[in-house]
Amino acid sequence: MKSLIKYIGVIVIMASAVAAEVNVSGYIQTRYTMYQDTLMVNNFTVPKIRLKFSGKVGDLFAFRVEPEITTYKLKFGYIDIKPSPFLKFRLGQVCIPFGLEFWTHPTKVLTADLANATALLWAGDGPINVFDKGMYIYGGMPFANYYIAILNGDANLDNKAIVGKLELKPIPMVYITGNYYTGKYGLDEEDRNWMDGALKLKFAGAELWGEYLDGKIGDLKRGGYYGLLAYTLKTPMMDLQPVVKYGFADPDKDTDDDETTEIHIGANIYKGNLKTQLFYEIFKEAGTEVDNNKFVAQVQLVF
Ligand SMILES: [Ca+2]
Repeated sequence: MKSLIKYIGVIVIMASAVAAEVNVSGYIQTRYTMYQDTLMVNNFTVPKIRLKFSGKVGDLFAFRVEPEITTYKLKFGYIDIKPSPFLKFRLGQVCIPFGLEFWTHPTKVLTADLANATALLWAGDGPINVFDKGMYIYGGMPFANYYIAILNGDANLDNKAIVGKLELKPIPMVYITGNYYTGKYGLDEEDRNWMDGALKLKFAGAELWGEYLDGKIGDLKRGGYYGLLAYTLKTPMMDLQPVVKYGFADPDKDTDDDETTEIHIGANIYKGNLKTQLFYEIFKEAGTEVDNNKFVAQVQLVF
């Protein structure tokens, strides 16, 4: 509660300082999960309530403050300094510039849940900090962007995490990104290195996403991939977007039978600022099968 008051205080100060320039927006994500496993309890949850305060201060400076209200944690809190489109600086708390599905804002993700391959970045033993403090240099042209970030990584170590991201948009319907993360964590300064390559194609209402991730946490090698296909049907009432996503994740390449495959099948329904996601998620374990399939109904309102 204290931290919420602190964040609101910061926001109010920023807002009053540049009142005419602050944009307030946000979104609420609420969902109902039905588990196939009868021992699990089907539940309503509210995964995200975000408020976003952003704006410009003259032509050179911009800012964004975005607290997550459900956890009272700050997600984004940064200052942008933009001397030129080719050379910009971002200072503060940022999302690490990495990957495709991970880098996509939650309101633009096409399935109710991210792929297990993407979740390898932070799930389980949490190899990296998703939101981190530091700075990045970035910029670009209409067909390419670059990001070079220096972040705390493990804030208890002198060593800083270094992240590089390159985005290519040779033609409007093609997006390609290559990513690299390196940092050290823990008392024994264990290396955490990740690479990622992804592709997104858009053509006449159809979208194809593909992403491959590969990482090392000390001697532990892990990786995975997913592919997604979506098609948007425009109707007078709403936009209906059927989606299918197939994924594979291996949390330890030197261990057998710990891999999972998954299929997310369902649809997004768009009506104004409301996005409704209805998905059935099927998980298959290479070893002992777990009864973990589920149905997710998720509603997001952007305001
Ligand atoms: Ca394995």
